[in-house]
Parts: sequence; structure tokens; C-alpha cells
Amino acid sequence: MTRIKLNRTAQSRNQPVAEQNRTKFQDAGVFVMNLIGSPGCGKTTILEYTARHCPGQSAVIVGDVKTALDADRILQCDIPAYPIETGGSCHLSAQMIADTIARLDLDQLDYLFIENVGNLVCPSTMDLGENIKVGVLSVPEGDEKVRKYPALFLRTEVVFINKADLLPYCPYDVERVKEDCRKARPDVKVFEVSAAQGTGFGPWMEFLRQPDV
Ligand SMILES: Nc1nc2c(ncn2[C@@H]2O[C@H](COP(=O)(O)OP(=O)(O)OP(=O)(O)O)[C@@H](O)[C@H]2O)c(=O)[nH]1
Ligand SMILES: [Mg+2]
Repeated sequence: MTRIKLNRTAQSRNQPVAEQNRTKFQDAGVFVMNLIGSPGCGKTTILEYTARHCPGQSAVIVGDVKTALDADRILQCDIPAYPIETGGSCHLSAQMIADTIARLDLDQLDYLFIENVGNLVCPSTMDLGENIKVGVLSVPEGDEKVRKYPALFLRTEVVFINKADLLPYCPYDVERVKEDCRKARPDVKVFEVSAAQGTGFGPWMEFLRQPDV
């Protein structure tokens, strides 16, 4: 009971700031994506590939409990990256994004990618003001994640199935996962990729050129 009350309070504090962020993003004409997935599913590797091939000006905000290691990886792709150390929090908040974008010239950007803290639960209901949520799954995690974490997959316009190169070694029913994603959200776009090998990204690049959401 107490837990639900606390969650509601956190949400009600978060939402007005998320709306302010959204207005700033809309005014600047920047398309904002919030990437959510388990620790190690490949969010940063997907963003490294995306940053290198993005069809416009982009920047990345990277949330981690500790360290700026992932932001450093993005910087090495010659893309501006802004680390947020949450210091223990399991998700980013709209206020953390507001504080970070205060240092950014949004008018210069076409795309802003936000890598959330690795977690399939806590970030799913926390609005940051983004245009879309992007779920990231990976083959070695097992193929039941969409069923087990419905709160996230009801909200994701795009889902990656990453580490497709490991399909020969891991039991994973790709078609069933795609079907689960569509059951959760009929208009979802599912992209099967190997970020490590840089394969399967054509449809994602096409989507970025013309996001139809
Ligand atoms: N085999 C394989 N390994 C991958 C792939 N993508 C990422 N990895 C590896 O998976 C590990 C984790 O990748 P990251 O991109 O750091 O994952 P992350 O989701 O950003 O992790 P956190 O930020 O810690 O939550 C690294 O060792 C990557 O090299 C892939 O497509 N195939
Ligand atoms: Mg990462």
C-alpha cells in the first residue's frame, strides 16, 4: 500500500517536468527516444552504431548508476554525450533530463537519444518528455521478457531484439517474441539486429529518416 502511494507521488512530481521537457523538444524540432532494457542488453552498442550512421545531428544522454563509461564510448564516435550518474536511482527522471538539456543547444539537434539505467521495470512508467520509448531485448536474456515485463512493452513504439548473432547458440524463439510485442502493442516496430556486427539496422535507419509514430 505504502509503495503504491510513494510511486504515485514520484509520478505526480515527475509528470509536469516531463511535459516541460516535451514542449522544449517540440519547439526545437528534436525527436527524442528513451532506450530501456536490461543491464548489458546492448543499449550503448546500439547507440554507438546509430551515432555513427545517424541521418542527422544527434546527441546522447546516458544514465548510469555510477561512472561515465558509456558516455565516453559515445564520445569516441564523435557524437556529443552527456552522462547522468543517478547515484543509486534505478531510472532517470524528467528533472535529471531537464538539468542536462539546460546545457544543450536543442535547436542544433535532429535527434536526442536517452539511454536509461539498465532495468526493465523502474524506467518503464517514468515519462521523460520523449517522443517514443525504445525497448531493447537481447537473445541471451531469454525469450520470455516481453511476457514478464508487460508495463514496458505496452509503452514501447520500437523494440530491438539485439545479439541476433547468438541465435545459433541460445534457445530463443524470435517469431514468438515478435508476436508477444505485437500483442502488447499492435503498432510496434521490431528490429532484429546484431549491434556488435552492425547488421540488421536498415529498417531502424529508415525509421529514423521518417519516424511514423
Ligand atoms: N554477441 C554480441 N554481443 C553484443 C552485442 N551487442 C552488445 N554486445 C556486448 O554486450 C555487452 C554489453 O553491451 P552494452 O552495449 O554495454 O550494453 P548496455 O545495455 O549498454 O549495458 P548497461 O549500460 O550496463 O546497461 C558488451 O560486451 C557488448 O560488446 C551483439 O549484438 N552481439
Ligand atoms: Mg550502456
